[in-house]
Amino acid sequence: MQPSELIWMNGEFVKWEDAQVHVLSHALHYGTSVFEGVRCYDTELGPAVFRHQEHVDRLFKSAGLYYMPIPFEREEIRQATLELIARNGLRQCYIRPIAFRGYGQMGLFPLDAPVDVTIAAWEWASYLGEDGKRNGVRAKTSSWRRISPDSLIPHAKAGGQYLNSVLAKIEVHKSGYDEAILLDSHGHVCEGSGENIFVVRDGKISTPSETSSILDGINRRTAVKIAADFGIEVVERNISRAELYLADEIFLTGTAAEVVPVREIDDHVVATGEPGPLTRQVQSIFEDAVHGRDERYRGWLDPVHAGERAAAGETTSA
Ligand code: PPE
Repeated sequence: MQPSELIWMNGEFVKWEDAQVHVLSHALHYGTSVFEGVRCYDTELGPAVFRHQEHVDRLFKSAGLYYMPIPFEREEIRQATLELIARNGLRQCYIRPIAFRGYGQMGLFPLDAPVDVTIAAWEWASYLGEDGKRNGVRAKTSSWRRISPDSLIPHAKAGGQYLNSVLAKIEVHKSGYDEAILLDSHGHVCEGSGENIFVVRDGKISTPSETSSILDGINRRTAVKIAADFGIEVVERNISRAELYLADEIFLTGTAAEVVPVREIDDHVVATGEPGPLTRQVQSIFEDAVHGRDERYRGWLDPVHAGERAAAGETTSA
């Protein structure tokens, strides 16, 4: 990874290499952490964080679901993130806020352990590669099922839950594929190891609904809105594994991955093997939106230098 200079840790900026935790931190043993993946893009408004408030809100939602009080206000986390990007001199980066049960208490009862919060930001290229974004990735259905709401809370973005994604990712990687698709406990298509999934057939776009065990992805919502704006209502429904093999197009969405076409699934080529027109359309509008080139979506950008620009007499809204 590409280190930057500073990390925000419990209210202070510390050097990247000094952002350390104790080996007896609760989260290290029991996965008691909640986190976010957020991206900042180089836009016409300067560096700007994409759908920042939604990510902050989801962080607090995840924390609440695991009875973890975050000892900061949402606005403090948002401002700390903007300042972190500015102080690191980053124009575009991936941002990882995490709240975790820290050092001081062992055993499964976590409520007496302190809650630490850190935010890191560094340059991170598209998760599944530039080539993946352009030409599509090869995906495989994992034999591991996505965690079910019988045991955990799929809608929370919690550290321990990611062992599920890690198993799926390792399994398909060892078989030579780029990404894993997980089915839910009922056998319906659920999502990728770190992305939501969309399936196109006969001009219709479908995606698993929130009642399946998906993480309610912010980029999933973005793709749904973009498609609606060009006249296609995304249908939320159960999708069977076999439908993946009949699809005209499949694509994935996620903060780290962005919008990525799937060109092969379980050794079946998706249509011609070329990313399809609806995938391309969502992808290109998404790229315009995150880079501030589409006026309609300017409201999704939280400019890092808004305060400074306002002071200089510039306006930030379109
Ligand atoms: N499902 C899962 C399981 C998931 O981890 C992510 C994000 C999504 C769906 C898409 O959510 P959203 O980013 O809000 O559109 N995965 C994050 C972590 C990836 C990682 O490898 O770390 C991310 O993309 O930041």
